Amino acid sequence: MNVSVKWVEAYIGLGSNLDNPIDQILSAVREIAALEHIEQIAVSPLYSSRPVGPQDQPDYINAVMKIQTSLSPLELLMACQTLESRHGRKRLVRWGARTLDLDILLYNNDLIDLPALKVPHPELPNRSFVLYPLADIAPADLSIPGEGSLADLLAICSADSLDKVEP
Ligand code: A4P
Ligand code: MG
Repeated sequence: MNVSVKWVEAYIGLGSNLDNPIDQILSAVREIAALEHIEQIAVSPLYSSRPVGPQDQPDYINAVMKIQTSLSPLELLMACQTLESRHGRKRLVRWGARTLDLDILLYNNDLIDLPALKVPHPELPNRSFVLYPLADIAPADLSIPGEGSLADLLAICSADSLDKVEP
């Protein structure tokens, strides 16, 4: 029997501010693209950004990746957390320094509100280091479930402290 699997589009936010952040992001992109049930569609430029949250930590490198996946949202979260652990990620302080942070920003057009997974990512509307790279690779008319259009969110989000960096 031919079982058809549903492939959906999703966006993953990548962040790092420890142990050579540019390399952490570039290798994470390659590792995500190599996972089974995931196809890379696009990767944004890399950006450097001032830390949001505790200020006694280095600046971040951030990027956003667009994928197609046949993984369920929770399977995708587990795959992301496995990669974070492989990058030596330690969960010590909320919003504290990290070698690799992978956030599921958007999954299909879904609104997900589980204890372990909230999609769209709750901080997405407030974060320039997510909105600007997202806009680099998303359709111009992208809408964020429950939040409105990406263009409207961008219009009220300053790009201060955000700089494109060459890998
Ligand atoms: N979780 C819920 N929803 C999601 C989602 N959509 N994607 C849960 C990924 N995880 C999600 O995350 C805590 C729990 O969130 C996970 O176990 C998962 O079940 P975590 O990665 O262990 O901890 P965290 O990252 O410290 O907390 P949180 O609230 O996810 O922080 P954020 O929002 O990831 O922010 N400043 C700059 N400039 N650039 C950054 O990238 N990142 C952060 C972290 C803070 N400041 C930053 C940056
Ligand atoms: Mg996180």
